[in-house]
Amino acid sequence: MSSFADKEIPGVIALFDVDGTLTPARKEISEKMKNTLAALRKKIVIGFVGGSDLIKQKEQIGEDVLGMFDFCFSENGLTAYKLGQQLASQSFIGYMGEDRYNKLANFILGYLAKLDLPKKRGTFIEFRNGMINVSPIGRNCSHAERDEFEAYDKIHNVRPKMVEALKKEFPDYGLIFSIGGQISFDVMPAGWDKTYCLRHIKNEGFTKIHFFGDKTFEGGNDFEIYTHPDVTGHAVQAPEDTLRILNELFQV
Ligand code: M1P
Repeated sequence: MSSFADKEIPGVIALFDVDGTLTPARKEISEKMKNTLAALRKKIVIGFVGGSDLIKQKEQIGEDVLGMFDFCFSENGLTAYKLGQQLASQSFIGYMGEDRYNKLANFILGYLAKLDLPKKRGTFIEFRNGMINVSPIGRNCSHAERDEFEAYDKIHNVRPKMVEALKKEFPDYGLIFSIGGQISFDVMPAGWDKTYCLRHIKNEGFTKIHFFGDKTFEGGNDFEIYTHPDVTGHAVQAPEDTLRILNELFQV
């Protein structure tokens, strides 16, 4: 018997991006969104697919996040859970190897050392299971400082320029670079974008896969899954849009 035989509408799954879709960027989920997801979960299978790591999703959605969704896909599904049980996956360092990763990290740190910014804080490379996350200002900036950096970056294109430099320096590394948030970009092997999570559900027999995301434009980190031929994509601007579309589709 399927693990999801208790759902009111069989064969349907809804996958959600986190920042800007279930929650405001890097902020906490609302009670209304939590209640809506709980009601939706009775009807269909639900999962999130976030670029961030599980620690951040726990901060934003709740410590009990693994119990709130049927599927939890952190780091695009490179860290994956089904009904709270971890699924097998791959790792960034396993793909890269220590030598190549050393060269990449040294280049990034050298580039940032020469970069003049109004403010620099700490944690410029966050090493995760399925990717690295690179932040020119540093990940442990405050909320106000992250807003300031985002505005500065819109004018000075700090991140796009750095991504171009990395592509030029490492053309043969098979990496992709994705600017998904406010202060950083993600670096991962080609194909390890959000479509990676579909590998974990391909044998579950879903006949309809919905995806909700706010960065669905080309270059955004929801683009590949939003445009995937097996997926029905929904572009949203904010969590309020997600709630509205869920109400239209599923009366929750
Ligand atoms: O989920 C989108 C992005 O969220 C964070 O981005 P930032 O800190 O730049 O706002 C990061 O966790 C990033 O990895 C992720 O893609």
